[in-house]
Amino acid sequence: KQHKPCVLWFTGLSGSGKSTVANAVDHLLHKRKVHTYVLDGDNVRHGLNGDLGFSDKDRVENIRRIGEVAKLFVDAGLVVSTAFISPFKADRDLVRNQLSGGEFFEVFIDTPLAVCEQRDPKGLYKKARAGEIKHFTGIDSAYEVPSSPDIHVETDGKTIEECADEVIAALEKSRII
Ligand code: GGZ
Repeated sequence: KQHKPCVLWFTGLSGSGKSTVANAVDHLLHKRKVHTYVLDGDNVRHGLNGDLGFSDKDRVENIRRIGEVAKLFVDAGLVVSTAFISPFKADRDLVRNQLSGGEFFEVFIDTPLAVCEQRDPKGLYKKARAGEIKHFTGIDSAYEVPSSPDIHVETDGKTIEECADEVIAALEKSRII
């Protein structure tokens, strides 16, 4: 079955579930024989963007490079999911504008800060509250909430599978798959 190459640009707070949902979506797409790839902190921030930190300037450059790489994957015919906080609206819009119409889906993984902070899987919020990590998104660095995301997933009270299914349903509706 044919699919249209595109970028699923996951955005949300640290601990919101971006990577988890992106990987679950990727798994479902793979089962449908869609050619996919996932870009996330694990394979990008340690390598290509290993020189970047978390100042506003570095986050802008982080997103710019990821946008360029995502575009290459779309050129190669894949459905590429990116899972980065991408806190600034202007940077997300820049990536959108680099792609053709219908190739970019902003997927807002909408998890309340209180829930992310409660989960705190890596103890980073605790450190940020204690002032041990500076410029932490949601604490002392901004997260600009998407005003009109293409796909809006409210995760609180839902399973990973339910969240992934919502993304898949939206892609079917847009005739990507
Ligand atoms: C936010 C930080 C910070 C600061 C380290 N602020 O939960 P995680 O660990 O795995 O996800 C966070 C990740 C954010 O990197 P991104 O490339 O997605 O950010 S951005 O799009 O804003 O460039 C967190 C960890 O890195 N981390 N310090 N100060 N998150």
